[in-house]
Amino acid sequence: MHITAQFDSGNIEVIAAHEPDAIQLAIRNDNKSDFFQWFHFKLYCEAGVEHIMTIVNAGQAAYPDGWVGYEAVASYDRETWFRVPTEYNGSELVIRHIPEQESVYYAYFTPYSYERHMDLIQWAQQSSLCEHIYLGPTLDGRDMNLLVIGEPGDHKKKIWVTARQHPGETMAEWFIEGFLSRLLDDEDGVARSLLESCVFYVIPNMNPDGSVRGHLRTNAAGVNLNREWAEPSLEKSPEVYYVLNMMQATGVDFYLDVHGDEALPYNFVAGSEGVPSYNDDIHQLGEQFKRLLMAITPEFQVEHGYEVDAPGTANLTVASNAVGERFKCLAFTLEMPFKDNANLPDLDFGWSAPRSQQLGMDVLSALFGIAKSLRS
Ligand code: GEM
Ligand code: ZN
Repeated sequence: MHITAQFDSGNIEVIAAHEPDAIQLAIRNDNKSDFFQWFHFKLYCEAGVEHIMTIVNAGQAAYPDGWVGYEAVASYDRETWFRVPTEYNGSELVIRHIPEQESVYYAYFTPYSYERHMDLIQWAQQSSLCEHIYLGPTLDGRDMNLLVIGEPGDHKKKIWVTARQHPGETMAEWFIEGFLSRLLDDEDGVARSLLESCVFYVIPNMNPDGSVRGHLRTNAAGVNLNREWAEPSLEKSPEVYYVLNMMQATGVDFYLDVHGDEALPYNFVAGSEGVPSYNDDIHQLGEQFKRLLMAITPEFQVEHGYEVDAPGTANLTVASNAVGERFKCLAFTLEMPFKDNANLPDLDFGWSAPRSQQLGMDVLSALFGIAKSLRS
């Protein structure tokens, strides 16, 4: 038996792996950080034998409530990822699985590899609708990639979408893959109509270094990028620094920051109700967007989500708040679940990459419904 995590986004420490029914593991912290929760490893095993894998430090993870009602994902071919029996006893996460093949991958959610990210960027660049812009290097020297979709113009509405500030929230980049597949489809009426009045600025991965390093929440320096939007710096948070500078150059009329949530088994958005400039026009537009998205898909709901900030109390280091305030625009954080959509559960796969992709496509339809009301 052998266990490894020596690959893109790999994260596990092996404590003991002598007997299949007594495997002891621990998740590694993000670099220079106390955060951890993302795991991704490969087991070489005896098919047909039950393997019991205990993550002994699960109780100290960033969001322990995320383990309640959670099941790990597994894959033989790294394409199809299914859920496996998993229990949380208050301190340890225990994965029980009888592999059908001689090796199997396990992860917190379906991984989105850096190779796939680079393929997505070059695929998008093939479209005559898309301009690919290099914003600058990350702390580990990877590329920050911006995709501009549509012809910029003073009369155009500027729609900004960022994803995966928190690298372990891989559903965010699966969402972007679906969003782009529709936006760049020159036979899709919604996409074609949107591109007549809007230009899209899309960052598929805000945190390439944390993604490859197998982090949950931070960049190479252990910095939570979603607390850097008030004063980003090249030394700590170049990822945010580049993007905010580009936003300043283009302007922003609508902003969506795409994340995953460890604990709540729902898809939801969090607005910028607590920023000083929040007003009734922004509120009404936001309510219309949510109503439209609920009418388009049962995967979205408004009953469950984060507490709404009281007026003037928003944390202005958070992206959706900082951008909503600076550009006086409608701004949302969109959250997808690591577990499942409790309103429409799938016992075999839970929330998944395909459902994240579909939600990305559906959000484009909701955007179409409010595009004419966005200021230009
Ligand atoms: C959040 S996203 C922050 C937005 N919160 C509210 N209430 N507007 C974070 O960054 O902590 C969750 C996440 O990381 O996905
Ligand atoms: Zn997040």
